[in-house]
Amino acid sequence: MKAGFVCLAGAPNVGKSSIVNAYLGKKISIVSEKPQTTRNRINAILNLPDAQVVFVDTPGIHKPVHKLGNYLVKIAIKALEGNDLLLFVVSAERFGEFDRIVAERIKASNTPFIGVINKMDRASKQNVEKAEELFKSMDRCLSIKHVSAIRNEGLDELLKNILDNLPESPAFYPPDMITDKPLRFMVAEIIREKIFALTHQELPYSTAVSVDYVEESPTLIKIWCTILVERNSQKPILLGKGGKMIKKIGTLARKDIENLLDAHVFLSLHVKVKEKWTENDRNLNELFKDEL
Ligand SMILES: Nc1nc2c(ncn2[C@@H]2O[C@H](COP(=O)(O)OP(=O)(O)OP(=O)(O)O)[C@@H](O)[C@H]2O)c(=O)[nH]1
Ligand SMILES: [Mg+2]
Repeated sequence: MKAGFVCLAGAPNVGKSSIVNAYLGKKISIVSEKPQTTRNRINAILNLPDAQVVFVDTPGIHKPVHKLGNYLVKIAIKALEGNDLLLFVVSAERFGEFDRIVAERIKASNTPFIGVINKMDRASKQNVEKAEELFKSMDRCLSIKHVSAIRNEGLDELLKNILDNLPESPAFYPPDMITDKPLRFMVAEIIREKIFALTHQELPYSTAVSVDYVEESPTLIKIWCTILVERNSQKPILLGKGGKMIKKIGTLARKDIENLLDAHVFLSLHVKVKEKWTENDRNLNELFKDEL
């Protein structure tokens, strides 16, 4: 039996979470068109007949300009420790400064890595060449793989390569477990994904979601959540005209949560203003206490 921790590192928006979801065959980690979607270290556990691959999804590494961004980069860098293997993920569509910042972090981790060039369906030859050049210039680059998470291309070959480089080991988690995150986290993330999909500019970056209370009966699961925003002016935008926006977020999230739980769900969303929570160390330390 082979088993090990495989951490995906990369700039924001390169498709790390999409790759993890493609392997698991379901949405463990939320995805959006916007950068800085993932905020936590999320273990997604792929159980195979003779192997257990623990994919460690991380926030994108970038040059933070806000305090929340600082925390995200800290979480991502901490997650680079203690893995058997790294996947250095870049996008064939865009390559640049942030990828070079990631490279420095990967070098410092002293862990072997596979260079993964994602979004090959939208590749520019120049970007692919630049990425290959960077990977080849680094020590401990085991191989370079070209994939498209969206089209599910190249992922089988990449997985074979991952398994080749994992140690013999017993499994780390029970074979029916797919993530280390509790249900409440998954529910809050689904809601956050809808906010990322439906709202614009700074609003998604100003929100956090918490699950306050869950009540289960044989026929219905009732879930009460709070969405934090950081300014009074953001509340009416999130609610929308006549409550239209929050209703849409709630409806889409409830459908996904029902799929996840395989049960009927009642979902209540409450919007609360917490002044400048993204700039407040106490709030951020509390939010990320399990990750830092
Ligand atoms: N065209 C194309 N788009 C992709 C591919 N993989 C992911 N995407 C898209 O790229 C965007 C970002 O994907 P994510 O998986 O959220 O990226 P991430 O690296 O996890 O981003 P952060 O969590 O913000 O660091 C989404 O809109 C995805 O649908 C791919 O292979 N091809
Ligand atoms: Mg992500």
